[in-house]
Amino acid sequence: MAITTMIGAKIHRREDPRLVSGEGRYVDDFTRPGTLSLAVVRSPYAHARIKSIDITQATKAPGVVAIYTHKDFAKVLSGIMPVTPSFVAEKKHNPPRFPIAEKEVVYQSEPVAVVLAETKYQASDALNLIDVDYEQLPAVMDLEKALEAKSPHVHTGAADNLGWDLTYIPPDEAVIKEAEVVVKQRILQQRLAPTSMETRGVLAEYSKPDGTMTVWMSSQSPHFARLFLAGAMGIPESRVRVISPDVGGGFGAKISPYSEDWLVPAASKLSGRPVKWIESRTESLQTTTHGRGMIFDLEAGAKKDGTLVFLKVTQYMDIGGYMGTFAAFQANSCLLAGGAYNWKHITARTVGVLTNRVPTDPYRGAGRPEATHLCERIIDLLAEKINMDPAELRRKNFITDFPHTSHFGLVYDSGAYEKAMDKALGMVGYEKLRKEQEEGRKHGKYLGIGISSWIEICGFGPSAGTAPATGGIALVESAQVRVFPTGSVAVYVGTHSHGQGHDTTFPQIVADTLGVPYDMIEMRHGDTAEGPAFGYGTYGSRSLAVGGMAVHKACQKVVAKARKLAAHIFEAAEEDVVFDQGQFYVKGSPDKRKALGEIAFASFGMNLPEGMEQSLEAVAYYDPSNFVFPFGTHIAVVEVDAETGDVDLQRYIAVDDCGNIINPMIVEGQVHGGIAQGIAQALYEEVVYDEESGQMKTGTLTDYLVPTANEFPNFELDRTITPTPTNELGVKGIGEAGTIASSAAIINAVCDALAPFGIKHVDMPASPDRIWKQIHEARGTSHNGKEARK
Ligand code: MCN
Repeated sequence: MAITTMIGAKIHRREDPRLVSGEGRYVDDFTRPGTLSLAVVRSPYAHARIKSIDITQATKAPGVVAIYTHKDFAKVLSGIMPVTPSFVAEKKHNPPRFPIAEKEVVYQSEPVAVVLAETKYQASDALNLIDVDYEQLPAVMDLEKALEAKSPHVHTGAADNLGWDLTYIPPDEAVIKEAEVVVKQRILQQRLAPTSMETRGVLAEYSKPDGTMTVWMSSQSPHFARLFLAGAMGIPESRVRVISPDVGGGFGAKISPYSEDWLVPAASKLSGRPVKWIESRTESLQTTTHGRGMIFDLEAGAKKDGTLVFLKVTQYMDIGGYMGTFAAFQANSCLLAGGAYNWKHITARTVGVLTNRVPTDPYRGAGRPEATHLCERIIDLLAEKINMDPAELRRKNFITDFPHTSHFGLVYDSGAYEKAMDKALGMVGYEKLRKEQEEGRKHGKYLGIGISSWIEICGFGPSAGTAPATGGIALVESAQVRVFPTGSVAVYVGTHSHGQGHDTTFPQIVADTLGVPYDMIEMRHGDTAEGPAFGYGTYGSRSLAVGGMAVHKACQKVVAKARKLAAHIFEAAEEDVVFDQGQFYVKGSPDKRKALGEIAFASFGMNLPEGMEQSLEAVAYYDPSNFVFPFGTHIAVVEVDAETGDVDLQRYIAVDDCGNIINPMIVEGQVHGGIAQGIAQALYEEVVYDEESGQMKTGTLTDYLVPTANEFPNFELDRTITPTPTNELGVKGIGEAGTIASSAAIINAVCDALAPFGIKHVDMPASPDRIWKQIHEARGTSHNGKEARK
């Protein structure tokens, strides 16, 4: 089949004119007659017992219609919030979680009560009149202390604070001894707050006469929201409709169900009126799940000639007060820790630790940025140890034969790691830059060059790999294609675009597969009442490699049926009918053609082959045979001011490989956004808690430092193209690549700049004060210029 014209075209996103001119429709743009506003009373403490809740005053406040606490919700909600059972099978302690606290709160901002009022201001005012009597309990804030036997417990009555402890591969001491040089490093992955432009929000309307629940929700996975909600409320899935309209970013934090996703619909059922809750920015920073929050203890060994021997990884993950639905998924940092390299041996252990903080869950990359960061840092540390150029050490150890089975049994589909690195080195002018660096150092100019040769796993996922981990639901993907009598086409997909440009790229696939003009194709997603029975959502850079393939497959089914009908109309054998760019003809008679639109019109008539039903429409579910493994090399060039510790990011080069490309402009946009988020982690952002009180210190955007475009240089992008054999389109994901690659490139560059001071490692965020202190410590002067304490 000809697949030529639209796939690969650099066309503008068709959704942008609407989105950038204020015509987008987000949850808060929707309302229903008689809608009440819901506001949430949240725990001010990280850990406390709820002794009593007095709502007397609040009930009398203007506009207040109802106040609900645990006992009210227990009447309409059952079960506990879901946790995927077996990304890490060896769960030790998975505390059950009801969407609202009953007797104990285990993180600051955990819901305790809700107010329903006529307006949102009335609801907010009434919050302050609710008198909750708390008995403060010791908060467990430190990951390591939480593991000590004498540590207080995050949950009263629990045996300990251990969420899981799993050794994937035990150490092989004989191989470890083969190493001639060894480096050790502890690397911190600070907590991050996913800060999408649109905060979370839910509008719910329960219809008592029909027994139906309609929910508008800012979600990356509306079908999962429907599934969980139906279960929790005891309503048949067919009577629950979840609509995720335009969603202003998710970055992984809108995959899992949240308390409010259940409390708002439940409040609608209890009150008999539609109910809306829109998260404030402070609520977003305080209650939306955080990302990262890990400590890695690493040890790696090599031969003096640079041959990598072993990598030992221990991951400590701060789970927070409850296990997030996909928290354990982030243990994949261990599975990808070896990066793009041949190691003789990798040993890895993951430990999940409960603390009295907001739960952690996926945030763009979800485990893979951490894996890249640890691996690429260790490679640089080894290069420094054996005095080898970091690019050469990478080159010497790159995996070159594909498919490649990793130590953990993952099968890397295709790759050309050296090619991507060489292209990036060429773009940055590596040799020349190294000379400039050497020269600059003589004059107190500290230039740093940081390489990050990243790989990742995405395209989740093959049912064989995912169904056991999700408790039985195979992460396949669905699409429905309908061709109308006049030849225009509607495509319904189970993925959800919230910034990734699916409205543009998926019709590009349809245009080529059906041979229909691009402008005649409509894309619909995000409404569970439309399209296939189930959709699996957007995360893990899966939409194209799995969802795009479902679209492709549904189109192929349509073409197959149209070909049968064309053969019938041509009175020819089906195998003699040629389909070429949207037109059918019989071999040898290319002048006598019928367009797919004409066949579509005929498909609604009476002249059909025996047994054929009317219409050209098809549903497809696509189950990939493997994951996909994109890769690339990013290079950052920084200059560090040794007097102030300030990092000046001067250049950023990215050569990425996501196989064949549907739309290069969208791919570049995805890489841009991703790099920005990685730089944000490397240099700026961090969720900070007071270790004693458990109070979050970064609850506003004044304290939580989100960088803007001003902080970034122009990103210099290029690509290599190595198609995957996993799917017919040859495509891999790109949605997270920039984030996965970039923090390592930045920190490697910062460490490279600081090498003359003997500084080996800098943790994130590499803020001026952190670097300044390290320089002073390295110089042997204290921070105020006197001799440093040793
Ligand atoms: N694409 C392409 N050719 C390729 C690969 C991708 O043209 N070889 C296009 C796709 O068709 C799609 C886009 O690039 O339009 C991203 O595709 P894909 O890599 O499949 O990723 P997803 O669409 O599944 O997006 C998920 C990914 C994730 S996991 C996070 S987190 C993330 C991200 O996308 N969150 C985002 N990008 C985001 N971008 C915005 N603006 N907002 C978010 O919340």
